[in-house]
Amino acid sequence: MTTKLFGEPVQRREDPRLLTGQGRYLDDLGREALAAAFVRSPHAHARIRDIDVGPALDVEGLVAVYTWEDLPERVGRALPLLIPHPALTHGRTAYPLAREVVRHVGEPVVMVVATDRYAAEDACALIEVDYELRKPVVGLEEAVHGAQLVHEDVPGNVGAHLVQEVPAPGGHGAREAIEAAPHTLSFRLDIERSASMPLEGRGVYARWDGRDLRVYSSTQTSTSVRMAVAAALGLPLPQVEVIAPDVGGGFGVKIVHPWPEEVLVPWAAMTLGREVKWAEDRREHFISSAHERAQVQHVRVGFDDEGRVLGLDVSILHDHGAYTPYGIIVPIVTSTQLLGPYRVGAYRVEFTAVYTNTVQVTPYRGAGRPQGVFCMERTMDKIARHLGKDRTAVREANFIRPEEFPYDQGMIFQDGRPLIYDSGDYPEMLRMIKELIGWDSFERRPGRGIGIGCYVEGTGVGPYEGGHVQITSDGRVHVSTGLTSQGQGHETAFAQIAAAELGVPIERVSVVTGDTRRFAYAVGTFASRAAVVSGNAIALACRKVREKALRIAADALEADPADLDIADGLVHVAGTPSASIPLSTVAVLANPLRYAFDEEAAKATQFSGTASPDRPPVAEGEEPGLEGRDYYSPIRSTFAAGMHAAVVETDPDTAEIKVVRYAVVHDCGRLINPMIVEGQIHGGVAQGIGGALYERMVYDQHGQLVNASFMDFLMPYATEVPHVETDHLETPSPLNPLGIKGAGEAGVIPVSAVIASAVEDAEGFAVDRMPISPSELFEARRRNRG
Ligand code: MCN
Repeated sequence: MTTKLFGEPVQRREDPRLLTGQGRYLDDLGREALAAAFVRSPHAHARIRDIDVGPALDVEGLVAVYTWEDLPERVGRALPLLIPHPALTHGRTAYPLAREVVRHVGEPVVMVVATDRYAAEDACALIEVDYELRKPVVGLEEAVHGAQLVHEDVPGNVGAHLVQEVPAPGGHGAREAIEAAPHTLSFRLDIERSASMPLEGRGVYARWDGRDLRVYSSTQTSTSVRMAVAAALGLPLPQVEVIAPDVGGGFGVKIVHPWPEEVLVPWAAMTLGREVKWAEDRREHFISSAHERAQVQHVRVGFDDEGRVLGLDVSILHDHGAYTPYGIIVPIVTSTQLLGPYRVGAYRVEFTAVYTNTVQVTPYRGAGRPQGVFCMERTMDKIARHLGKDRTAVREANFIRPEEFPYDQGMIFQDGRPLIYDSGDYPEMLRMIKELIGWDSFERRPGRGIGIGCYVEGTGVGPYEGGHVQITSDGRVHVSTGLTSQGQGHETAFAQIAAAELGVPIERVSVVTGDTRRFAYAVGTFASRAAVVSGNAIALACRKVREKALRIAADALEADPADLDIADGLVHVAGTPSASIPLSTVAVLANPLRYAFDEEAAKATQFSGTASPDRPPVAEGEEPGLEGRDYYSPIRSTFAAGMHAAVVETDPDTAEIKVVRYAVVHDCGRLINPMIVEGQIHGGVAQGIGGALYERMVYDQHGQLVNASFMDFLMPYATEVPHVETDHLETPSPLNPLGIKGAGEAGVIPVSAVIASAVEDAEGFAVDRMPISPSELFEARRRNRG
């Protein structure tokens, strides 16, 4: 790379447009479209005896009403189970509209289409559904008791059960190792249910012109939505386009494909021959999308006098809600990545994923890792407390050392492949975080504590992503990739990669994401994969284009391509800047169909190289134009890591918990843009503070989500989030050409563990349940201090 743009804190170029209200989100489109609205179940568990749509039919503006029975067979099928797994013996997904039974409050039962949303909602309110109530299963204890079933054909409510065991080198299992250990501890940890709350909810808008279907969706996975919609509607793929416009946050919830509405709205558009749109409201987001986190973990650990873990046995109970559209990826991530940066003697982990009559669980930023890190970091703190050692010393004693990479934790991931850490330097990160937060000089006093948490995260999963790069005759570079953006700053970071690879000023580079007209094959933005997978694909596509540009320029300059370099958009002979040709001219020369549309084309006529009468205008095997496409398929994940530390103060009277300092040392390999990465980390930490102190889904015994609005579901304001002090370590990944690891979930993953560690330090008693509110801390004080 010739231009120093990779690694620079370039300002996010998407922000002026988005911050001045020029973004085009789903609900900004299709202003004239018909509006869809849904009757959703008010009950957590019931059989539908009858649906009477009659009273709604007189509503002015009503266009159509559909129940499950009105749907053609393909459309009415149960939604796909996206990621099957052999351990998921009883995977279950919902129907787009409820068929006979509803299994959580909010499940869609009837779709109404009207001239506007008011009329659609009015009609919904008049539709009468006769429900035969069933006792709902709410909470993990009730689910495992198994007296009531969420799905009649799923005994004990158990969807999946999986055990993985990595014995010690001598062959001892974890349980044996624990029994033989000098010290043992057993404890239970709880993390409550939460959810991603993007500012913009889900939404879909569809247009059918009698031949082609165009769907706009607020999605993280436009190509997968396209495949799902085409399959459900029986359309050939080329007749369906799916476009993700500006997307106001996703945080995981928009990876599910298709959501019921993503099938129903396009189907209604085709059936009615009219444009139809649905935009989720906040209450629908609470009760009809997806949640995550809810887990109970039973831990038993054996360790030596230094705090080294000799055996670890973790049993996880995972609340999967009513359905498993995304398989069991969340508990799989928890159990396989739980060990983080530590080597343990022997490890046994088992999880049981159970159904409850609550909103289904799919990945939410961090996707099972916050729970695993909470488990491992609580374990480290408890060992330290038991031995009277410094908490960082116990971590240090257990770290995998830099010279041990690649390091195989012995765990098998969702795809059946081993998880192998590629690179890292955990001792150095610990040194850095201790220095940043001032660990050794911290003045502890009652009501003021310091906490720490470490994690490792597999990022950049495959199977692939593509990049397309075109240089036009005005010297501009047009980059596109199939994955979508929800605010991660891809327009800037990908432009940096292209500008650096091609030696052009970044102002000349534009980036388009999430449009299936440009990319038929793409995967999506989730699992901190965009930078690694699309970033490398774009770099590879640029390298193809660069090579072609050098070849054409060499011809024109009568030089050897090996002697050429590109800087500031000029291809020049190394060491002789005067012998140069602009990339814009090279782009003109690359297309033998030349008209003097502009000055650049006219200028190109002075170079005769490619126009020689002895050669064909386009060389054999070569395409006209200066463009290229390439794909990058990672062989396996690359492992980012981070260490966070925080100082909290707890009020002696009100038990309010205030995070007064928060520090992060992060390693995502080579940084494309440190400012973007810091922004990602800051946002993640804010989200993590929400999870640690405020955010929880509260269900009553009837399965009603009682805090389904922003009046009652607490989120942190800027006033609750301190400035996040950030430092970076760069251990490049040896697995991909750019040496990148992912960063998008980094901020959120260890926050609950860090705050628990700090509150525990301030209060002197164990904090084993998250989130922790002032009233819970107050109660805990009463219990622990008598
Ligand atoms: N980056 C970088 N250098 C690196 C790694 C990443 O400069 N070594 C930059 C990337 O170029 C990108 C950003 O950091 O601009 C995040 O990159 P990456 O880690 O690849 O994550 P993704 O782009 O795949 O984003 C997904 C991730 C996830 S999984 C969730 S959930 C999440 C998150 O990103 N949802 C978000 N961050 C979000 N940020 C916003 N604003 N909105 C969401 O919905």
